Amino acid sequence: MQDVLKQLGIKDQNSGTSTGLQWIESHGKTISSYSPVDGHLIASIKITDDNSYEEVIRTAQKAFIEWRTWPSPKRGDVVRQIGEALRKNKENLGKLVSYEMGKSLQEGYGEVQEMIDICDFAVGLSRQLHGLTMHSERPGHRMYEQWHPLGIAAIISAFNFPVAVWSWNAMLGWVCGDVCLWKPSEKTPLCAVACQNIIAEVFNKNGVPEGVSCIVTGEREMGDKIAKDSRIPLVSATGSTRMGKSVGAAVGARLGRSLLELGGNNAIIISRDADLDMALIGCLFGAVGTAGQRCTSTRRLIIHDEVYDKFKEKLVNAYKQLRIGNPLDENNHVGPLIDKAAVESYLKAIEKCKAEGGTFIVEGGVLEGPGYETGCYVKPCIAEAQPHFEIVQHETFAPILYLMKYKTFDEAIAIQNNVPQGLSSAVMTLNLREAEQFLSSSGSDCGIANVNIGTSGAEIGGAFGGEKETGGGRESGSDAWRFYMRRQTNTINYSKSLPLAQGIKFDL
Ligand code: UN1
Repeated sequence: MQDVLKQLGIKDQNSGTSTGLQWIESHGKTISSYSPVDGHLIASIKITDDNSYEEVIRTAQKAFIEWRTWPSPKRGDVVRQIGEALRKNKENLGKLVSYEMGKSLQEGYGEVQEMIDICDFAVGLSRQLHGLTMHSERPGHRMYEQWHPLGIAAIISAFNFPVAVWSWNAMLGWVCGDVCLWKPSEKTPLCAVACQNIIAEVFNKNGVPEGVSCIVTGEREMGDKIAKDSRIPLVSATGSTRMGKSVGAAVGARLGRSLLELGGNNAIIISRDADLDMALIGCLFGAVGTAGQRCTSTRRLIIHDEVYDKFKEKLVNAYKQLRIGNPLDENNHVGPLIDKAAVESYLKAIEKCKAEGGTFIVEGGVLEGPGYETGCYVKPCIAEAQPHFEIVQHETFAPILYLMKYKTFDEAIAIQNNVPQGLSSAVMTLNLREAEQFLSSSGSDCGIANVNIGTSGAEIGGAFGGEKETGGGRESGSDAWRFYMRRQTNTINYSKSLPLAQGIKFDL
Protein backbone atom coordinates (compact mmCIF):
# COMPACT_ATOMS: atom_id res chain seq x y z
CA MET A 1 0.00 0.00 0.00
CA GLN A 2 2.99 2.36 0.63
CA ASP A 3 3.70 2.31 -3.09
CA VAL A 4 0.12 3.08 -3.97
CA LEU A 5 0.04 6.01 -1.55
CA LYS A 6 3.28 7.36 -2.90
CA GLN A 7 2.14 7.18 -6.50
CA LEU A 8 -1.06 8.99 -5.59
CA GLY A 9 0.92 11.75 -3.87
CA ILE A 10 -0.28 11.00 -0.33
CA LYS A 11 2.19 11.85 2.40
CA ASP A 12 2.14 10.88 6.08
CA GLN A 13 0.73 14.30 6.89
CA ASN A 14 -1.46 16.07 4.38
CA SER A 15 -3.21 19.37 4.11
CA GLY A 16 -6.96 18.99 3.78
CA THR A 17 -7.41 22.30 1.98
CA SER A 18 -6.68 22.88 -1.67
CA THR A 19 -7.53 25.17 -4.55
CA GLY A 20 -6.08 22.86 -7.22
CA LEU A 21 -2.31 22.76 -7.44
CA GLN A 22 -1.97 24.60 -4.12
CA TRP A 23 -2.38 22.87 -0.78
CA ILE A 24 -3.12 25.48 1.86
CA GLU A 25 -1.86 25.30 5.43
CA SER A 26 -4.42 25.30 8.21
CA HIS A 27 -3.96 25.52 11.96
CA GLY A 28 -6.28 23.24 13.78
CA LYS A 29 -7.41 19.72 14.26
CA THR A 30 -5.83 16.76 12.52
CA ILE A 31 -7.90 13.80 11.34
CA SER A 32 -6.18 10.42 11.23
CA SER A 33 -7.44 8.00 8.63
CA TYR A 34 -7.28 4.40 9.82
CA SER A 35 -8.10 1.55 7.48
CA PRO A 36 -11.06 -0.58 8.55
CA VAL A 37 -9.29 -3.42 6.72
CA ASP A 38 -6.36 -3.88 9.14
CA GLY A 39 -6.62 -0.94 11.54
CA HIS A 40 -3.38 0.65 10.35
CA LEU A 41 -3.00 4.40 10.26
CA ILE A 42 -2.88 5.27 6.55
CA ALA A 43 -2.05 8.97 6.92
CA SER A 44 -3.35 12.08 8.59
CA ILE A 45 -4.88 15.27 7.31
CA LYS A 46 -5.31 18.79 8.72
CA ILE A 47 -8.86 20.04 8.60
CA THR A 48 -9.67 23.44 7.08
CA ASP A 49 -9.68 26.42 9.44
CA ASP A 50 -11.66 29.66 8.97
CA ASN A 51 -8.84 31.56 7.30
CA SER A 52 -8.06 28.92 4.74
CA TYR A 53 -11.78 28.43 4.06
CA GLU A 54 -12.00 32.12 3.17
CA GLU A 55 -8.94 31.85 0.95
CA VAL A 56 -10.51 28.91 -0.88
CA ILE A 57 -13.79 30.76 -1.46
CA ARG A 58 -11.93 33.86 -2.73
CA THR A 59 -9.85 31.78 -5.15
CA ALA A 60 -12.92 29.85 -6.32
CA GLN A 61 -14.87 33.07 -6.95
CA LYS A 62 -11.98 34.49 -8.95
CA ALA A 63 -11.58 31.27 -10.93
CA PHE A 64 -15.26 31.27 -11.84
CA ILE A 65 -14.97 34.68 -13.55
CA GLU A 66 -12.55 33.13 -16.03
CA TRP A 67 -13.79 29.53 -16.20
CA ARG A 68 -17.33 30.55 -17.17
CA THR A 69 -15.97 32.17 -20.34
CA TRP A 70 -14.25 29.01 -21.59
CA PRO A 71 -16.32 27.40 -24.36
CA SER A 72 -18.04 24.38 -22.94
CA PRO A 73 -16.47 21.89 -25.44
CA LYS A 74 -13.08 23.20 -24.36
CA ARG A 75 -13.98 22.52 -20.74
CA GLY A 76 -15.19 19.12 -21.96
CA ASP A 77 -11.80 18.44 -23.46
CA VAL A 78 -10.20 18.98 -20.05
CA VAL A 79 -12.68 16.49 -18.58
CA ARG A 80 -11.78 14.06 -21.38
CA GLN A 81 -8.17 14.25 -20.21
CA ILE A 82 -9.27 13.65 -16.62
CA GLY A 83 -10.91 10.45 -17.89
CA GLU A 84 -7.59 9.45 -19.45
CA ALA A 85 -5.70 10.20 -16.23
CA LEU A 86 -8.22 8.12 -14.27
CA ARG A 87 -7.74 5.21 -16.67
CA LYS A 88 -4.01 5.37 -15.92
CA ASN A 89 -4.60 5.59 -12.18
CA LYS A 90 -7.48 3.09 -12.00
CA GLU A 91 -5.52 0.41 -10.23
CA ASN A 92 -3.94 2.64 -7.60
CA LEU A 93 -7.04 4.67 -6.90
CA GLY A 94 -9.21 1.54 -6.79
CA LYS A 95 -6.83 0.03 -4.23
CA LEU A 96 -6.89 3.14 -2.08
CA VAL A 97 -10.71 3.24 -2.17
CA SER A 98 -10.78 -0.40 -1.11
CA TYR A 99 -8.24 0.14 1.67
CA GLU A 100 -9.55 3.39 3.11
CA MET A 101 -13.26 2.58 2.78
CA GLY A 102 -13.20 -1.22 3.09
CA LYS A 103 -15.14 -2.24 -0.02
CA SER A 104 -13.93 -5.17 -2.13
CA LEU A 105 -11.17 -4.49 -4.62
CA GLN A 106 -13.54 -5.30 -7.50
CA GLU A 107 -15.90 -2.65 -6.20
CA GLY A 108 -13.04 -0.21 -5.68
CA TYR A 109 -12.12 -0.62 -9.35
CA GLY A 110 -15.82 -0.43 -10.23
CA GLU A 111 -16.05 2.89 -8.48
CA VAL A 112 -13.15 4.32 -10.48
CA GLN A 113 -14.84 2.93 -13.60
CA GLU A 114 -17.95 4.96 -12.71
CA MET A 115 -15.70 8.03 -12.62
CA ILE A 116 -14.29 7.23 -16.06
CA ASP A 117 -17.81 6.65 -17.40
CA ILE A 118 -19.09 9.99 -16.10
CA CYS A 119 -16.09 11.72 -17.70
CA ASP A 120 -17.05 10.21 -21.07
CA PHE A 121 -20.66 11.23 -20.51
CA ALA A 122 -19.66 14.78 -19.56
CA VAL A 123 -17.45 15.17 -22.65
CA GLY A 124 -20.43 14.45 -24.90
CA LEU A 125 -22.63 16.64 -22.76
CA SER A 126 -20.25 19.57 -23.19
CA ARG A 127 -21.56 19.91 -26.76
CA GLN A 128 -25.19 19.34 -25.79
CA LEU A 129 -26.13 21.87 -23.12
CA HIS A 130 -29.24 22.56 -25.14
CA GLY A 131 -31.95 25.11 -24.50
CA LEU A 132 -35.32 25.35 -26.25
CA THR A 133 -36.64 27.95 -28.67
CA MET A 134 -40.26 29.12 -28.45
CA HIS A 135 -42.55 30.92 -30.88
CA SER A 136 -43.28 34.42 -29.67
CA GLU A 137 -46.89 35.68 -29.74
CA ARG A 138 -45.60 39.01 -31.09
CA PRO A 139 -44.57 39.62 -34.74
CA GLY A 140 -40.88 40.20 -35.40
CA HIS A 141 -39.86 38.66 -32.10
CA ARG A 142 -37.74 35.67 -31.26
CA MET A 143 -37.75 33.80 -27.96
CA TYR A 144 -35.36 31.21 -26.69
CA GLU A 145 -33.70 29.99 -23.52
CA GLN A 146 -30.09 29.41 -22.71
CA TRP A 147 -28.19 27.85 -19.86
CA HIS A 148 -25.39 29.65 -18.05
CA PRO A 149 -22.91 28.50 -15.39
CA LEU A 150 -24.08 28.94 -11.83
CA GLY A 151 -20.94 29.64 -9.76
CA ILE A 152 -19.51 27.60 -6.91
CA ALA A 153 -21.01 24.12 -6.65
CA ALA A 154 -20.27 22.52 -3.28
CA ILE A 155 -20.18 18.75 -3.12
CA ILE A 156 -20.59 17.06 0.25
CA SER A 157 -19.88 13.36 -0.25
CA ALA A 158 -20.21 10.26 1.91
CA PHE A 159 -17.65 7.61 2.88
CA ASN A 160 -19.34 4.74 1.03
CA PHE A 161 -18.61 6.08 -2.46
CA PRO A 162 -15.62 8.25 -1.61
CA VAL A 163 -14.73 9.15 -5.20
CA ALA A 164 -17.51 8.25 -7.69
CA VAL A 165 -20.29 10.42 -6.26
CA TRP A 166 -17.99 13.44 -6.18
CA SER A 167 -17.07 12.81 -9.83
CA TRP A 168 -20.74 12.64 -10.92
CA ASN A 169 -21.12 16.15 -9.57
CA ALA A 170 -17.72 17.59 -10.44
CA MET A 171 -17.52 16.41 -14.06
CA LEU A 172 -20.99 17.74 -14.83
CA GLY A 173 -20.33 20.91 -12.86
CA TRP A 174 -17.11 21.55 -14.76
CA VAL A 175 -18.52 21.14 -18.27
CA CYS A 176 -21.39 23.38 -17.15
CA GLY A 177 -18.81 26.05 -16.22
CA ASP A 178 -19.10 25.85 -12.45
CA VAL A 179 -16.19 25.69 -10.06
CA CYS A 180 -16.37 22.90 -7.50
CA LEU A 181 -15.75 22.89 -3.77
CA TRP A 182 -15.55 19.37 -2.39
CA LYS A 183 -16.02 18.44 1.25
CA PRO A 184 -15.22 14.72 1.35
CA SER A 185 -16.31 12.50 4.21
CA GLU A 186 -13.99 12.84 7.19
CA LYS A 187 -13.88 9.02 7.16
CA THR A 188 -12.27 8.85 3.71
CA PRO A 189 -10.31 12.08 3.24
CA LEU A 190 -7.27 10.51 1.55
CA CYS A 191 -9.32 9.39 -1.43
CA ALA A 192 -10.04 13.08 -1.99
CA VAL A 193 -6.36 14.04 -1.74
CA ALA A 194 -5.55 11.39 -4.36
CA CYS A 195 -8.26 12.65 -6.74
CA GLN A 196 -7.12 16.24 -6.33
CA ASN A 197 -3.56 15.28 -7.24
CA ILE A 198 -4.77 13.55 -10.40
CA ILE A 199 -6.97 16.51 -11.37
CA ALA A 200 -4.36 19.16 -10.58
CA GLU A 201 -1.90 17.70 -13.05
CA VAL A 202 -4.45 17.75 -15.88
CA PHE A 203 -5.67 21.25 -14.97
CA ASN A 204 -2.14 22.56 -14.81
CA LYS A 205 -1.31 21.18 -18.27
CA ASN A 206 -4.37 22.92 -19.68
CA GLY A 207 -3.97 26.28 -17.94
CA VAL A 208 -7.21 25.87 -15.97
CA PRO A 209 -7.32 28.64 -13.35
CA GLU A 210 -6.47 27.80 -9.75
CA GLY A 211 -9.74 27.45 -7.82
CA VAL A 212 -11.80 25.39 -10.29
CA SER A 213 -11.27 22.29 -8.14
CA CYS A 214 -11.23 23.02 -4.41
CA ILE A 215 -11.19 20.81 -1.34
CA VAL A 216 -12.10 21.67 2.22
CA THR A 217 -12.16 19.09 4.97
CA GLY A 218 -13.80 18.94 8.33
CA GLU A 219 -16.54 17.37 10.30
CA ARG A 220 -20.18 18.30 10.63
CA GLU A 221 -19.41 21.99 11.29
CA MET A 222 -17.81 22.31 7.86
CA GLY A 223 -20.98 20.98 6.22
CA ASP A 224 -23.03 23.53 8.19
CA LYS A 225 -20.70 26.34 7.18
CA ILE A 226 -21.04 25.47 3.49
CA ALA A 227 -24.82 25.12 3.78
CA LYS A 228 -25.11 28.61 5.28
CA ASP A 229 -22.67 30.31 2.89
CA SER A 230 -24.65 32.40 0.40
CA ARG A 231 -21.59 32.66 -1.86
CA ILE A 232 -22.31 29.03 -2.79
CA PRO A 233 -25.38 28.86 -5.05
CA LEU A 234 -25.56 25.05 -5.19
CA VAL A 235 -24.95 22.48 -2.47
CA SER A 236 -25.09 18.87 -3.59
CA ALA A 237 -25.05 16.56 -0.57
CA THR A 238 -25.00 12.79 -0.28
CA GLY A 239 -25.42 11.07 3.07
CA SER A 240 -27.92 10.34 5.79
CA THR A 241 -31.43 11.75 5.94
CA ARG A 242 -30.48 13.46 9.20
CA MET A 243 -27.63 15.29 7.46
CA GLY A 244 -29.82 16.11 4.44
CA LYS A 245 -32.55 17.64 6.56
CA SER A 246 -30.06 19.92 8.24
CA VAL A 247 -28.23 20.91 5.02
CA GLY A 248 -31.51 21.30 3.09
CA ALA A 249 -32.98 23.56 5.79
CA ALA A 250 -29.89 25.78 5.96
CA VAL A 251 -29.57 26.11 2.17
CA GLY A 252 -33.33 26.68 1.90
CA ALA A 253 -33.22 29.41 4.55
CA ARG A 254 -30.97 31.47 2.24
CA LEU A 255 -32.98 30.35 -0.85
CA GLY A 256 -30.00 28.53 -2.29
CA ARG A 257 -30.29 25.39 -4.35
CA SER A 258 -29.72 22.00 -2.78
CA LEU A 259 -29.44 18.64 -4.47
CA LEU A 260 -29.96 15.92 -1.92
CA GLU A 261 -29.25 12.22 -2.30
CA LEU A 262 -30.02 10.64 1.06
CA GLY A 263 -31.04 7.37 2.65
CA GLY A 264 -32.69 4.44 0.93
CA ASN A 265 -34.68 1.48 2.23
CA ASN A 266 -34.67 -0.49 -0.95
CA ALA A 267 -36.80 -3.55 -1.55
CA ILE A 268 -36.97 -6.31 -4.11
CA ILE A 269 -40.32 -7.99 -4.76
CA ILE A 270 -39.87 -11.68 -5.58
CA SER A 271 -42.91 -12.75 -7.54
CA ARG A 272 -44.35 -16.25 -7.85
CA ASP A 273 -43.34 -15.85 -11.51
CA ALA A 274 -39.72 -14.91 -10.83
CA ASP A 275 -36.68 -16.69 -12.20
CA LEU A 276 -35.47 -17.57 -8.72
CA ASP A 277 -31.86 -18.27 -9.70
CA MET A 278 -31.56 -14.88 -11.29
CA ALA A 279 -33.36 -13.28 -8.36
CA LEU A 280 -30.85 -14.86 -5.99
CA ILE A 281 -27.88 -13.11 -7.64
CA GLY A 282 -29.62 -9.73 -7.56
CA CYS A 283 -30.65 -10.09 -3.92
CA LEU A 284 -27.29 -11.38 -2.78
CA PHE A 285 -25.22 -8.64 -4.38
CA GLY A 286 -27.73 -6.01 -3.32
CA ALA A 287 -27.75 -7.11 0.31
CA VAL A 288 -24.12 -7.97 1.02
CA GLY A 289 -22.21 -6.00 -1.66
CA THR A 290 -20.19 -3.15 -0.09
CA ALA A 291 -21.18 -4.85 3.22
CA GLY A 292 -24.65 -3.31 2.88
CA GLN A 293 -23.22 0.21 2.82
CA ARG A 294 -24.61 1.45 -0.49
CA CYS A 295 -27.51 3.83 -0.39
CA THR A 296 -28.96 1.44 -2.98
CA SER A 297 -28.29 -1.71 -0.90
CA THR A 298 -31.17 -4.18 -0.73
CA ARG A 299 -32.62 -4.07 2.77
CA ARG A 300 -36.01 -5.74 2.29
CA LEU A 301 -37.26 -8.74 0.31
CA ILE A 302 -41.00 -8.96 -0.26
CA ILE A 303 -41.62 -12.55 -1.34
CA HIS A 304 -44.75 -14.26 -2.65
CA ASP A 305 -45.90 -16.81 -0.07
CA GLU A 306 -45.91 -19.68 -2.58
CA VAL A 307 -42.18 -19.30 -3.32
CA TYR A 308 -41.18 -17.96 0.09
CA ASP A 309 -39.81 -21.19 1.59
CA LYS A 310 -38.00 -22.23 -1.58
CA PHE A 311 -36.34 -18.83 -2.00
CA LYS A 312 -35.48 -18.58 1.67
CA GLU A 313 -33.64 -21.89 1.45
CA LYS A 314 -31.66 -20.75 -1.59
CA LEU A 315 -30.75 -17.55 0.18
CA VAL A 316 -29.63 -19.24 3.39
CA ASN A 317 -27.46 -21.65 1.37
CA ALA A 318 -25.90 -18.78 -0.54
CA TYR A 319 -25.12 -16.86 2.69
CA LYS A 320 -23.30 -19.95 4.00
CA GLN A 321 -20.89 -19.68 1.11
CA LEU A 322 -20.00 -16.02 1.64
CA ARG A 323 -16.36 -15.33 2.39
CA ILE A 324 -15.86 -12.42 4.74
CA GLY A 325 -12.41 -10.91 5.11
CA ASN A 326 -9.75 -8.58 3.75
CA PRO A 327 -11.42 -6.85 0.79
CA LEU A 328 -8.11 -6.51 -1.04
CA ASP A 329 -8.08 -10.31 -1.32
CA GLU A 330 -10.23 -10.93 -4.36
CA ASN A 331 -11.41 -14.29 -3.00
CA ASN A 332 -13.49 -12.52 -0.37
CA HIS A 333 -17.01 -11.28 -1.04
CA VAL A 334 -17.57 -9.05 1.98
CA GLY A 335 -15.20 -6.59 3.66
CA PRO A 336 -15.51 -4.68 6.93
CA LEU A 337 -17.91 -1.94 7.97
CA ILE A 338 -16.40 1.53 7.94
CA ASP A 339 -15.79 1.83 11.70
CA LYS A 340 -16.77 0.70 15.18
CA ALA A 341 -19.69 3.13 15.32
CA ALA A 342 -21.16 1.39 12.26
CA VAL A 343 -20.71 -1.96 14.02
CA GLU A 344 -22.60 -0.56 17.02
CA SER A 345 -25.54 0.51 14.83
CA TYR A 346 -25.56 -2.92 13.20
CA LEU A 347 -25.69 -4.68 16.59
CA LYS A 348 -28.38 -2.32 17.87
CA ALA A 349 -30.52 -2.94 14.78
CA ILE A 350 -30.27 -6.70 15.30
CA GLU A 351 -31.35 -6.32 18.94
CA LYS A 352 -34.18 -4.01 17.97
CA CYS A 353 -35.42 -6.43 15.31
CA LYS A 354 -35.42 -9.27 17.82
CA ALA A 355 -37.22 -7.15 20.41
CA GLU A 356 -39.93 -6.35 17.86
CA GLY A 357 -40.49 -10.04 17.18
CA GLY A 358 -38.15 -10.71 14.24
CA THR A 359 -36.43 -14.10 13.94
CA PHE A 360 -32.97 -14.47 12.47
CA ILE A 361 -32.62 -17.33 10.00
CA VAL A 362 -28.99 -16.33 9.36
CA GLU A 363 -27.49 -14.99 12.56
CA GLY A 364 -25.38 -11.86 12.67
CA GLY A 365 -22.42 -11.04 14.88
CA VAL A 366 -18.99 -9.48 14.95
CA LEU A 367 -16.14 -11.66 13.69
CA GLU A 368 -13.10 -12.22 15.86
CA GLY A 369 -9.72 -13.83 15.42
CA PRO A 370 -6.90 -13.56 12.89
CA GLY A 371 -7.69 -11.16 10.08
CA TYR A 372 -10.61 -9.60 11.98
CA GLU A 373 -8.59 -7.58 14.52
CA THR A 374 -10.20 -4.24 13.62
CA GLY A 375 -13.52 -5.40 15.05
CA CYS A 376 -15.26 -4.01 11.93
CA TYR A 377 -15.98 -7.32 10.18
CA VAL A 378 -19.58 -8.45 10.68
CA LYS A 379 -21.67 -11.36 9.45
CA PRO A 380 -24.31 -10.53 6.86
CA CYS A 381 -27.57 -11.70 8.40
CA ILE A 382 -31.20 -12.34 7.49
CA ALA A 383 -34.29 -11.83 9.63
CA GLU A 384 -37.93 -12.73 9.05
CA ALA A 385 -39.80 -9.56 9.92
CA GLN A 386 -43.05 -7.63 9.52
CA PRO A 387 -43.35 -4.54 7.31
CA HIS A 388 -44.59 -2.36 10.17
CA PHE A 389 -41.58 -3.00 12.48
CA GLU A 390 -39.96 0.29 13.34
CA ILE A 391 -36.52 -1.14 12.48
CA VAL A 392 -37.74 -2.25 9.04
CA GLN A 393 -38.86 1.32 8.34
CA HIS A 394 -35.36 2.53 9.13
CA GLU A 395 -32.15 2.48 7.05
CA THR A 396 -29.34 0.64 8.87
CA PHE A 397 -26.10 0.98 6.91
CA ALA A 398 -25.05 -2.67 7.33
CA PRO A 399 -25.73 -6.09 5.78
CA ILE A 400 -29.05 -6.88 7.50
CA LEU A 401 -31.79 -8.22 5.23
CA TYR A 402 -35.47 -8.41 6.22
CA LEU A 403 -37.76 -11.00 4.63
CA MET A 404 -41.50 -10.45 4.37
CA LYS A 405 -44.35 -12.37 2.74
CA TYR A 406 -47.11 -11.18 0.44
CA LYS A 407 -50.18 -12.73 -1.19
CA THR A 408 -51.37 -10.24 -3.84
CA PHE A 409 -49.22 -8.04 -6.05
CA ASP A 410 -51.08 -4.93 -4.86
CA GLU A 411 -50.10 -5.84 -1.32
CA ALA A 412 -46.45 -6.26 -2.39
CA ILE A 413 -46.39 -2.78 -3.95
CA ALA A 414 -48.02 -1.29 -0.85
CA ILE A 415 -45.36 -2.86 1.40
CA GLN A 416 -42.60 -1.69 -0.93
CA ASN A 417 -43.87 1.90 -0.92
CA ASN A 418 -44.83 2.08 2.72
CA VAL A 419 -41.49 3.36 4.10
CA PRO A 420 -40.28 6.95 4.51
CA GLN A 421 -37.51 6.55 1.90
CA GLY A 422 -37.85 6.29 -1.89
CA LEU A 423 -34.53 5.60 -3.60
CA SER A 424 -34.34 2.25 -5.39
CA SER A 425 -36.70 -0.66 -5.94
CA ALA A 426 -36.96 -3.79 -8.04
CA VAL A 427 -39.28 -6.60 -9.01
CA MET A 428 -38.19 -10.05 -10.07
CA THR A 429 -40.89 -11.39 -12.35
CA LEU A 430 -41.38 -12.91 -15.79
CA ASN A 431 -45.00 -11.78 -15.71
CA LEU A 432 -45.51 -8.82 -18.02
CA ARG A 433 -48.58 -7.55 -16.19
CA GLU A 434 -46.74 -7.41 -12.89
CA ALA A 435 -43.67 -5.76 -14.41
CA GLU A 436 -45.74 -3.04 -16.06
CA GLN A 437 -47.88 -2.48 -12.95
CA PHE A 438 -44.70 -2.06 -10.92
CA LEU A 439 -43.42 0.61 -13.33
CA SER A 440 -46.77 2.40 -13.72
CA SER A 441 -47.89 5.54 -11.88
CA SER A 442 -49.54 3.32 -9.28
CA GLY A 443 -46.45 1.13 -8.91
CA SER A 444 -43.13 1.84 -7.22
CA ASP A 445 -42.80 5.36 -5.78
CA CYS A 446 -38.99 5.32 -5.96
CA GLY A 447 -36.55 7.31 -8.11
CA ILE A 448 -35.19 4.02 -9.45
CA ALA A 449 -37.45 1.08 -10.36
CA ASN A 450 -35.96 -2.02 -11.99
CA VAL A 451 -37.28 -5.24 -13.46
CA ASN A 452 -35.20 -8.41 -13.13
CA ILE A 453 -32.22 -6.41 -11.86
CA GLY A 454 -31.41 -5.73 -8.20
CA THR A 455 -31.64 -2.37 -6.47
CA SER A 456 -27.95 -1.45 -6.51
CA GLY A 457 -25.32 -0.92 -9.17
CA ALA A 458 -27.01 1.75 -11.29
CA GLU A 459 -25.27 2.90 -14.46
CA ILE A 460 -24.19 6.55 -14.68
CA GLY A 461 -26.34 7.27 -17.78
CA GLY A 462 -29.59 7.54 -15.83
CA ALA A 463 -30.59 10.22 -13.37
CA PHE A 464 -29.68 8.94 -9.91
CA GLY A 465 -31.68 9.80 -6.80
CA GLY A 466 -35.01 9.29 -5.11
CA GLU A 467 -38.17 10.64 -3.57
CA LYS A 468 -39.53 11.31 -0.08
CA GLU A 469 -36.82 11.22 2.61
CA THR A 470 -34.25 10.34 -0.06
CA GLY A 471 -34.35 14.05 -0.80
CA GLY A 472 -35.65 14.42 -4.37
CA GLY A 473 -32.31 15.26 -6.02
CA ARG A 474 -31.05 13.72 -9.26
CA GLU A 475 -27.35 13.38 -10.04
CA SER A 476 -25.28 11.82 -12.80
CA GLY A 477 -26.89 11.09 -16.19
CA SER A 478 -30.00 12.09 -18.18
CA ASP A 479 -30.66 15.83 -17.78
CA ALA A 480 -29.27 16.12 -14.22
CA TRP A 481 -26.85 18.73 -15.64
CA ARG A 482 -29.60 21.37 -15.62
CA PHE A 483 -29.31 21.59 -11.87
CA TYR A 484 -25.75 22.87 -12.21
CA MET A 485 -26.74 25.79 -14.46
CA ARG A 486 -29.06 28.77 -14.43
CA ARG A 487 -31.73 29.10 -17.11
CA GLN A 488 -32.24 32.39 -18.88
CA THR A 489 -35.23 33.22 -21.08
CA ASN A 490 -34.43 35.72 -23.85
CA THR A 491 -36.81 37.69 -26.07
CA ILE A 492 -35.43 39.71 -28.98
CA ASN A 493 -37.49 42.25 -30.91
CA TYR A 494 -36.25 42.69 -34.51
CA SER A 495 -39.38 44.54 -35.73
CA LYS A 496 -39.80 48.31 -36.10
CA SER A 497 -42.34 48.66 -33.30
CA LEU A 498 -42.66 47.61 -29.71
CA PRO A 499 -45.90 45.64 -29.30
CA LEU A 500 -46.66 44.63 -25.72
CA ALA A 501 -47.53 41.07 -24.80
CA GLN A 502 -51.09 40.03 -23.90
CA GLY A 503 -52.36 42.66 -26.42
CA ILE A 504 -51.90 45.54 -23.98
CA LYS A 505 -51.91 49.03 -25.54
CA PHE A 506 -49.90 51.76 -23.86
CA ASP A 507 -50.18 54.70 -26.30
CA LEU A 508 -49.47 58.26 -25.23
C1 UN1 B 1 -24.41 5.52 -3.17
O1 UN1 B 1 -24.47 4.49 -2.49
O2 UN1 B 1 -24.41 6.65 -2.62
O3 UN1 B 1 -26.16 2.37 -7.88
C2 UN1 B 1 -24.24 5.52 -4.63
C3 UN1 B 1 -25.19 2.10 -7.17
C4 UN1 B 1 -23.92 2.90 -7.40
C5 UN1 B 1 -23.96 4.21 -6.70
C6 UN1 B 1 -24.37 4.17 -5.27
N1 UN1 B 1 -23.78 3.13 -8.81
O4 UN1 B 1 -25.19 1.24 -6.30
